[in-house]
Amino acid sequence: MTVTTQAIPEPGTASEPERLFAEHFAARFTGEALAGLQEKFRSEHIVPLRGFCPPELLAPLQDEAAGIMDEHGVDRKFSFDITDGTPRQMTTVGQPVIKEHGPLIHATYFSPAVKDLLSRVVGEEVHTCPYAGEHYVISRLGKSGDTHGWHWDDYTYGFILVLRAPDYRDGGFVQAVPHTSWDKENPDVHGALLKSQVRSYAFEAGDAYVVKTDTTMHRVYPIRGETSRTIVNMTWASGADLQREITHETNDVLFGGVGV
Ligand SMILES: O=C(O)CCC(=O)C(=O)O
Ligand SMILES: [Fe+2]
Repeated sequence: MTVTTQAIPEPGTASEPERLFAEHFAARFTGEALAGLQEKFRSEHIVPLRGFCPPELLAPLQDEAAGIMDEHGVDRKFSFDITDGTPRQMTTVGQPVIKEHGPLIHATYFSPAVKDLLSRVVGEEVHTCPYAGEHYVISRLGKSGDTHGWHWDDYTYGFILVLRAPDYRDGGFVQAVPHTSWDKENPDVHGALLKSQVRSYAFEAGDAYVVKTDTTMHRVYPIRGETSRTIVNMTWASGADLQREITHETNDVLFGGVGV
């Protein structure tokens, strides 16, 4: 009998997700498909990555996020003056808790294959966020009327992995208004709506999207009825972001920042 000492990554080990991402992306997001995503992102500043999640990782990621949410989720309900009074009504978990309890989410954010794909899609190298509180956060819309209202974000790129999504008839789809900007001193959501074009995107579990969050106002349409929607939002910085002083007021209030 031959005993092999060759290490084959076991499911659940650190290298397994990376292999799955790399193989999945090589099969799905190259050539013409990738060129189409790049073109769409260039013109619309938001692009769906349908079927982003390797099928083998979807249930484990859903379970991980749901477990963390059930144990640590905090119900939030308020409106933010800094985004012109738009509502936030959802349950959230911030980065420190995910870092401790979410190895798969952590592995996704720090995956070289994911970083490489996102860099290709947006057309420049993306960087992990210098502010750890925005590496990854989970939010869940779980009650009728829950919504993540119109806003912009602090860093240039957002990557959102959709783990549960309602049928569009129950709301919970994403809307985006590219080529708009956030003046934190004088936010103007209605002005942005009038200035540019709103596009709406319905997603399924396992999909993801990339959005240029600093200049694309976006929201999640309120859900209604008995349904729920869970996502992980991961922030990526542009090269220029690394040279700027960036504040994170809304992350700190909604997700607790880097904790105390
Ligand atoms: O739930 C979404 O799809 C968007 C989340 C988002 O925009 C955010 O967390 O900043
Ligand atoms: Fe956002």
